[in-house]
Amino acid sequence: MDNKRQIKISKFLSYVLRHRPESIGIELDSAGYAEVSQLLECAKDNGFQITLDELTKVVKESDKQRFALSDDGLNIRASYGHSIPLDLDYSPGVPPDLLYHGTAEKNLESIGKKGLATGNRQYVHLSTDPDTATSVGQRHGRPRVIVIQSGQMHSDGYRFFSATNKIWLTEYVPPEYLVFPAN
Ligand code: HQG
Repeated sequence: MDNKRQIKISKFLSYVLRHRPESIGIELDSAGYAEVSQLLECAKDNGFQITLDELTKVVKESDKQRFALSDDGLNIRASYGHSIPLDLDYSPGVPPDLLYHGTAEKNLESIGKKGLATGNRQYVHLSTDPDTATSVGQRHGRPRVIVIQSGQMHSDGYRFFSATNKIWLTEYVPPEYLVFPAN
């Protein structure tokens, strides 16, 4: 499978498992899992044939660990990024002292006033390192990285969830915990 095909499958899975399972006629369980066999069958019925080998490879090689298979390999879900309301059974965890959020320069003023909000997704997504945050921000415009005082937030009672080894989720970050880049 070439890189282009791998990206195409990853984007398809992200769309279906994060946002629109009904677009191919599947349902997710309450923790966000779809049955792999049903997913592949419905994808095929909707004009996008993917083999089990391809799916397995995309899950394994996803640079950001975008997907997770259940232990028995029968079910798959997106690890983060959902816009549909689900009970993802993430366990609250203790975040590193600092986390990073990449955004576009044009958003900084509003974030400074209102804090970091979820937008269309269920959670605010935070990165463990500034480089990852920069690439997240790049998707939106000229990238800028905001530092989040996550250790302090956690001591103050805010909940954090580890979605992958590089991505933490939280419900909202008030402006007082944000450190903005110098110009
Ligand atoms: C911004 C991708 C103005 C926020 C990424 C961001 C990530 C505000 C945008 C994951 C704001 C939402 C999620 C406020 C937040 N005023 N703008 N008060 N609060 N924003 O795409 O974090 O590659 O929903 O800064 O890598 O960019 O698809 O979230 O710019 O891990 O696997 O509102 O999705 O992963 O944008 O990205 P998004 P995100 P994948």
